[in-house]
Amino acid sequence: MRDAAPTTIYLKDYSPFGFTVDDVHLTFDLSPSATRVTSRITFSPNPDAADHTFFLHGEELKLIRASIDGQPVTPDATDKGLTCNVPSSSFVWEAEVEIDPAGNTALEGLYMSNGMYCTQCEAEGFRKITYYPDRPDVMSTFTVRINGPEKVLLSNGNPTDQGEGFAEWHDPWPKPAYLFALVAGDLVNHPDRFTTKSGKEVELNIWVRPGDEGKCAFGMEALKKSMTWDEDVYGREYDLDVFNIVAVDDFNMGAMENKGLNIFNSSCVLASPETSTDDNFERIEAIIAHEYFHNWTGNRITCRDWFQLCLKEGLTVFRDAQFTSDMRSEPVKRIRDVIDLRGRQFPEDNGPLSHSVRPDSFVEINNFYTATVYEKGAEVIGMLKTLVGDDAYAKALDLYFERHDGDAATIEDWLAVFQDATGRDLSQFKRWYSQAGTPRVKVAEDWADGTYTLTLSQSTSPTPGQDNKQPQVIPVAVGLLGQNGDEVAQTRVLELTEKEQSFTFDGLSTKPVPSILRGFSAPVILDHDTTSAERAFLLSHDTDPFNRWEAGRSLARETLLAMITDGTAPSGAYLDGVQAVLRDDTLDPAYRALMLGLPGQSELATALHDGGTTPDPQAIWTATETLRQAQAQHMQDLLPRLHGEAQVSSPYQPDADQSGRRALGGAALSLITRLDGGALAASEYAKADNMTLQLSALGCLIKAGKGEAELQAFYDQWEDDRLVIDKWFGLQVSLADPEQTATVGRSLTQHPDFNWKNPNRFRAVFGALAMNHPGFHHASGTAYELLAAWLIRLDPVNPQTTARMCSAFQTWRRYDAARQDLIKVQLDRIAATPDLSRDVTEMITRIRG
Ligand code: 0A1
Ligand code: ZN
Repeated sequence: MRDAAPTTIYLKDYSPFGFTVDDVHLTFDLSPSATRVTSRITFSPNPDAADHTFFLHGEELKLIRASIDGQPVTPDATDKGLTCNVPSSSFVWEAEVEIDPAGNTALEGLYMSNGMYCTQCEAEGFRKITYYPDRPDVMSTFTVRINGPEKVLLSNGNPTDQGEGFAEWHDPWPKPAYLFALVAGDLVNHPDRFTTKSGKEVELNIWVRPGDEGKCAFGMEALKKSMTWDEDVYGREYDLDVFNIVAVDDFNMGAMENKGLNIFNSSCVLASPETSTDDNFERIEAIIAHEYFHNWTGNRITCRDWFQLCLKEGLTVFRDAQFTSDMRSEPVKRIRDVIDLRGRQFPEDNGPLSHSVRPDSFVEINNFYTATVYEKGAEVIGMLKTLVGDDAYAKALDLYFERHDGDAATIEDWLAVFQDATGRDLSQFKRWYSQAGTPRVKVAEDWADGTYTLTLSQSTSPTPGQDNKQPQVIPVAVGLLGQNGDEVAQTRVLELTEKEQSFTFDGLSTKPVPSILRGFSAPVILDHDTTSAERAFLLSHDTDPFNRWEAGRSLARETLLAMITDGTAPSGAYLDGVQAVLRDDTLDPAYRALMLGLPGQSELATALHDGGTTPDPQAIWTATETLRQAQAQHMQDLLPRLHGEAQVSSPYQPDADQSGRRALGGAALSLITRLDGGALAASEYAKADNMTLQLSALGCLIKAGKGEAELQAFYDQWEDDRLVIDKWFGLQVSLADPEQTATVGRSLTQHPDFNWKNPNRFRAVFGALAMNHPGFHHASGTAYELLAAWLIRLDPVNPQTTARMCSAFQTWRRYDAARQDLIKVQLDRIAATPDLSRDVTEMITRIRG
């Protein structure tokens, strides 16, 4: 292990820093391998702190000189930071350090990507730039001077001066160091302007590498829509003269909300119809919104410590989901989010990496940027809104901004705002933040004398470090349907607070059919032992679009599980029910496309495991393929019509309407390919004039074992476009047959374009490998071995991305003994690697359990 004794940090040990920072002045003299950073920082003793030890974080820094109030000092420095004797009243600390951006492959701190300088400071990257109290509760204004020959020199805040070889920036809003950013390079911009509601003029720019300027227009529109939406819906205006976005090719995550200078993974901002799919466009719109919304939820109000990460992330994900619902379709967005939650967060919450939305300890904070903190964190906010109602939510948010603007806040502060705004006691609700694991809600029904009774009971399995779970407050939205499909009781939110509770509905003439957990009102697993006839009834009649989709999903899950365990044939109730929905042209095509989807194979593995059967990935794959084939045959008359939906006469627009139609057309094409062997897909590929159609046709061909020529043609066409070539890599691995997956993956790693130090390229291959359930879990274990070998190789270069990819192994204990043994060998092999990073050590230790 590189870090001999990684220490565990605990929430309970929080104490404020011994000093406040009044202002920060930084000067950067840029040079690829020897950048000089000079800092001048005014510190004052913090009256709220008990401990006044002067400790500044600092890693991978070469200290050139340091002084206090102009007098040279020699601090005690280690590889983690320095201490120094300091005066008892305010003083000015100055230091000059040297850093090596070109050698920084971890992509944390100041690093270089394609010849440009850029930074990533969240969570603890600033300490790789200079000595500083690198913790979110230390906030200060920053003034930055950048000296360098690059044409574009950017930092946070507003520009104050610039000339040949230098630029100066001042950020008037106090911020923690993790929001610091600097960019320098020969970039070009896509400029625009925005006038805020109160009449403030804001200059907007998207900065990109020359050649990418044609891919900025969509992102710019998304930014302006986000700015307007935040004013209209949350009353939040932008607060600087300029808002800059920069696209960077080498980036560990999606994007970063640095104050006034958002830095984006280029895959999350650059878009054009020829090179981006509809899904790419939707994702870009959401990420631009997300980062922009952080300006208030994250930047103006930040987190006291990293345990409070969900305070900014859960709320900002919730806000970006609201935005997407408003821009596009609410039910479609909700269904997609739930698919994602079940695919990523549920496995995390129910496996060895399970942790609460607000964890109470960590070794490496970068390992806690998880689906639980982000997506479950957003679900918790959604529940809060459901429980208090829309008006009270709006009131509470106004109070939050008013009371905490400029603060580094906590979940206690957040809940206190809701308590004060609504008078509601949220002490039990708070368990959502501290208790890990997905609650299971079991449903029992009773019908007597015109009264229908629903009895709900909740339980949550033990998770690491939490053996006993207390009941949580679970809002369960329920509506009742009469036998003819009419709604006999409109949606009512039942508040399940006890272990078991009954709720009655009176005055009904016949036994109703319940529609439970409408809109997925809580992130729980619903255990409702009902008949497939009742599910089929809801599939055709439910007025709640989410639950209507859910009914189809449950039917699909049931039929697949029965096919796997009992070898039964695909259920007619499912095939007929879905076909009827697909025939209904009044329904949104995007919604109908979702209806055609099947539960993921990993989700089926979990369902089998939970039901006491050891999942066999090959059998799951076979059943899924069989059901798909049956669906194709069952719907063969309808498919051409559905496919025709994708043909739009107006020019390409990545909007909800057109992209929904292409999604339906693409889903139909994949079924048609099962019947015609790829003839239609080949002709669609030949005439495709946008990436959505091109990629979907190519995918169909690969899946059909064809498309070799098209794959080569695709590569030749897009060789120079790195983001499209990422797709080319990913598609081949994700669609490979189980027998071939590891071989395809391995041969792609030998391709000259497999630039493995680029996180996007690494993820394109290995993210796809891990997501190809039958291929990754092939009984030979070759895919496990391949992934482990590459994780070991990447770790010394980029621990953060390596650690994130370790989660591919998190579900290992649900498989058979032979597979468990194969995975265990790989986990042990990784753990035994000399000098393993703290990031990966923590992940592997937790996964091994
Ligand atoms: N805060 C950013 C994402 C982000 C998180 C962590 C990072 O490094 C550990 C980098 C970026 C967001 O939520 O968009
Ligand atoms: Zn975020």
